[in-house]
Amino acid sequence: MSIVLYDNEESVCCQKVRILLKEKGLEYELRRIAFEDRDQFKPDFVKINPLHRVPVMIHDGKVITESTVINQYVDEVFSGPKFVPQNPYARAKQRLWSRTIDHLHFPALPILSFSIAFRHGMRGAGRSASENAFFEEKSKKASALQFEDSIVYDLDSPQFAKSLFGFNDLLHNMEESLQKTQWLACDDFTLADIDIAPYVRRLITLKLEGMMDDLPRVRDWCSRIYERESCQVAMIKAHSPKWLASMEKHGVDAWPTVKKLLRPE
Ligand SMILES: N[C@@H](CCC(=O)N[C@@H](CS)C(=O)NCC(=O)O)C(=O)O
Repeated sequence: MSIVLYDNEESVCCQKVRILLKEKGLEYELRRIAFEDRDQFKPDFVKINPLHRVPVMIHDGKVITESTVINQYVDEVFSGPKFVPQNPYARAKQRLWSRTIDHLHFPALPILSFSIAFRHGMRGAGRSASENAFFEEKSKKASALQFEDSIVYDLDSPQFAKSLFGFNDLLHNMEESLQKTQWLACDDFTLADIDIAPYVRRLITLKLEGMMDDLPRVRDWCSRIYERESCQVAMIKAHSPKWLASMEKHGVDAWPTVKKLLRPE
């Protein structure tokens, strides 16, 4: 049995797959796709995933893409603890969380990350050759306007407030669910928690923890989930120090503006 994971350490989609693989106790070969070198556009990788995105898992020669699909596959195919609930209602709730994250919050996360942190160094003289190339490649894609908006207008970008409010709603929905059950979908730890963990973690690395000030159950969920060995090894200790420092520095600077947007006086 062989598992290969094409991965990038800061990708939230890859992080959720790595967390599950660790929870399942599975060994795998990690192949890093360096966005800074545009590895995702290189012909060998595009042959594997024409959408030039990570994660991609290869299990005994079979190619599986899309992080949520990969996680369902891993849970189904491999023995060990199960993270898709047996109970149909809990399973429906688990799928709804995973789906909501994919549909609503995945597109919003780069807007927050670029507007607050990643845009620095992507403008004018501060832009390196590889960042230039990355942005040009992005510009060819449908998401170009979204990124351009974040880079040019930063926190004043019309998309920024919309993305921020989406995450604020997510945290409040989590608080409500956690009043009823220990974990998001039910009293067991499931794929819902795993699939969401990297997104809430990104809010923390962007120094937006203040969004959770009046959400005690979400803060408790964070401390329970992030102390798990899977999250420590596959996510928290795997950050690129350069990106982490950038998110933290610019996040601190952004917080007063973010706070005003969330809680206007
Ligand atoms: N829906 C996909 C999204 C995959 C995706 O967009 N991955 C990003 C990193 S989080 C990526 O590879 N970006 C490279 C690019 O767009 O060129 C999933 O959940 O796997």
